[in-house]
Amino acid sequence: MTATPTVIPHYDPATSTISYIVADPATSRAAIVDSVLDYDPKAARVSTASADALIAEVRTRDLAVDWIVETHVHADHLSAARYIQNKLGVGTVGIGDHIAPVQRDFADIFDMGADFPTDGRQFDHLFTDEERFAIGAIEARAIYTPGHTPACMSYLIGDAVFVGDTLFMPDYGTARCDFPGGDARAMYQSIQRLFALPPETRVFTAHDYQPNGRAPAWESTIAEQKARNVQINESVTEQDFVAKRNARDATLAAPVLILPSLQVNIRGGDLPDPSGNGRRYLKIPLNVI
Ligand SMILES: N[C@@H](CCC(=O)N[C@@H](CS)C(=O)NCC(=O)O)C(=O)O
Ligand SMILES: [Fe+2]
Repeated sequence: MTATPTVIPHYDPATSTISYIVADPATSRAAIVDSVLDYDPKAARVSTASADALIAEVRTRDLAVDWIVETHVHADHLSAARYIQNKLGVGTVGIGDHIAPVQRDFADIFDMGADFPTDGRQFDHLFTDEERFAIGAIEARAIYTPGHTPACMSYLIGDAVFVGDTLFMPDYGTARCDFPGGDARAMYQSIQRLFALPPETRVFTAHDYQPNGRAPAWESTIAEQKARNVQINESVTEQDFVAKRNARDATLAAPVLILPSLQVNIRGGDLPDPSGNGRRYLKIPLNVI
């Protein structure tokens, strides 16, 4: 029988992100998926209310965090993975092993110099496709799901799959595929892999954009996605999906936090080093995004 982890969602209304604590009820071992470091773009100020809420929840439930994972290099919010690791003093920060091309693309855009390694070493662990790991006694597996970005990973933990942006709620669809290295055809194929999971598998998405103003929601099942995802249910062909995805992507504006997010997230959630005057700076490349 497949194990059922406890899934504790935290919804961030500022970026429509859902972070998760995923725990094995038998051993109290846990993972944190897609944490958020708050960022106010008007003041260029980072703050930690969202991350501190996750940490408080971990402490209240007396969980031992083994993993702090990212489904991808997010382009719409800063990751709190490193902050949470520093606060808890534990947890391996992990992301998919196709991170190198993403780091190369953005290290170039942000002119991060020859001393910024683009081999993923800023993270503690790089997951390979089909890699097995565990949350306590619950078996887990990484599933490479490129499309939204070339380095997206989904994490199947017991009967729950954390798909990042590969699938949103069925009434919204999927993520955009127009970021560097994004590919609607790859997205279609990645989703076919997710559709091959048992139909009762619980699907947890990383964002909810609340279509038609409905309340925020983040949990569905593979069966529900296959039956009624508005962009990619099981009767949608690859050709049709790719055409509609690309047409929609052509209409989308850049995420509000794309510039601060990328330059922090390719560093594994570390802020840039302080400058000579002790202050930290983010860069704003002109006419690139
Ligand atoms: N308005 C949001 C949009 C963020 C965005 O582009 N989200 C990506 C995921 S990182 C996406 O796939 N959006 C799909 C869509 O808006 O249709 C923001 O500025 O943060
Ligand atoms: Fe994303």
